[in-house]
Amino acid sequence: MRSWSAPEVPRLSALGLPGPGPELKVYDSATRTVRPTAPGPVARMYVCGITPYDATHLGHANTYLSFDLVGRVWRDSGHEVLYVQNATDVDDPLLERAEAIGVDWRDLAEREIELFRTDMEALRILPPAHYVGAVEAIPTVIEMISELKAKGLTYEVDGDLYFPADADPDFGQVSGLSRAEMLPLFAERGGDPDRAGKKNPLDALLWLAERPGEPSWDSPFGKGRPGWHIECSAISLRHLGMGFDVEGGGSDLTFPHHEFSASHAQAATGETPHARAYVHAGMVALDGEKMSKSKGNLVFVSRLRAQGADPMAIRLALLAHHYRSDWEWTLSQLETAHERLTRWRAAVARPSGAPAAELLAEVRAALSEDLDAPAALAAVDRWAAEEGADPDAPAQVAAITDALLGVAL
Ligand code: 5CA
Ligand code: ZN
Repeated sequence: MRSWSAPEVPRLSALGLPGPGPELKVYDSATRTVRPTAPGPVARMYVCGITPYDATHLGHANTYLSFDLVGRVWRDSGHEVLYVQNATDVDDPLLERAEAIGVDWRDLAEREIELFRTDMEALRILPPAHYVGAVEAIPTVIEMISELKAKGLTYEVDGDLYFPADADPDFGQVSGLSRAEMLPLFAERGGDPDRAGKKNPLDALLWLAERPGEPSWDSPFGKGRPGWHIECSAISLRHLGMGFDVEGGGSDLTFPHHEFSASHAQAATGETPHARAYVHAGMVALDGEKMSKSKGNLVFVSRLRAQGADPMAIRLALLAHHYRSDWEWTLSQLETAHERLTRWRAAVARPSGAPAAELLAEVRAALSEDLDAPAALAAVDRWAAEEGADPDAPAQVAAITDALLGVAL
């Protein structure tokens, strides 16, 4: 699929600023520690994309912004970034919504993906090099299921194919959850623990045989469509291989989605790990509950923009929270962000300012240590409140906020 257009990322060295920045450390859900990402020359990242209906709400935006920071810090520390994202353009919730509103599911997906692209561009989120739809990835998914089947790691329930969780000795390591903790989450997040005929309630669906009135594709296991976890497993393997640096998404994807994506890949290849770090952004809530399409308590980026919100203020409002914390959206946060943006814009429009090198070091230190964006914002606030005689500083600071925080002033 077409990705979206890339914003310019200023080269700080071209403005006489020192570099490269420090290596990124992030909190890895699997080890429960903040660890160096330590990528090679090319840093590889997979982030789970939207299921294209009710896009783009502020929860989505917050998640993609978090991983945008990962890419920016990696670039600043001298890496090339290979970034892959999917779009779940065929799945139960999308089909259900299309049916409910009387729209063809393909048209709904296309429309919502286009809106998502527009929002990502407005928010200056760096695009993936490969933006891959589930539908276009079906041949890749079929290939991977065939490998699992050839290894005897699938079984059938009424024509549907399942993956036994215990096929991967490392199953459970991504989330670190006990079986008792897994079961309710599995049921809540698209799983079918109670289905008769399953060997283990936790086993995950790989291929769903054709259902009347639903789209389906030919495969060696009969007409049908892919399960959810194998989609991200196959796309990430195809474009990044095993052992890529970061797999990302919101914290609601830790289990079962990232757990099974990893187990499918580990079982199919016999290699471990799927990703070297599993990184999860916190959940954004509205009116006391997680923003979610099923509850409908959503604030859309496009609506805020249409109401006159500067996309850079939306970006600043999200960056004011640490990416791992769960928080609740209120309109006053957008007002505060607009005020901050106005202050920063006035500060970089001055003929001179305090030297930028110290600020750069502070922003780099904050972001490289588990993406502490609030600390980075506070550093820019301090610089903006200070007077100074360096005529190069305002342009340098504008480049710093743009390159590292994605905030164009
Ligand atoms: N298509 C799948 C991933 S393969 C999916 O989860 N799609 S989604 O549209 O439901 O969510 C897209 C991304 O936004 C996921 O990473 C999800 O964790 C994140 N997300 C969803 N709701 C919120 C929220 N309220 N706050 C923060 N992130 C959220
Ligand atoms: Zn995914």
